[in-house]
Amino acid sequence: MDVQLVAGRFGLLFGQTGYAKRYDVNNDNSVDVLDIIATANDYGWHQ
Ligand SMILES: [Ca+2]
Repeated sequence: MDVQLVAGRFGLLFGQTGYAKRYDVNNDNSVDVLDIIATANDYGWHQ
């Protein structure tokens, strides 16, 4: 998954327009920095 796709949905909560489970990597019903980090780690993209 593209980090930018997740980052573009930053702050969305379950039920809000634009929220999708596939962007909520850790399944805590919000798209936040943890999901961005998890996505980045999936890519092996470490800073
Ligand atoms: Ca999440």
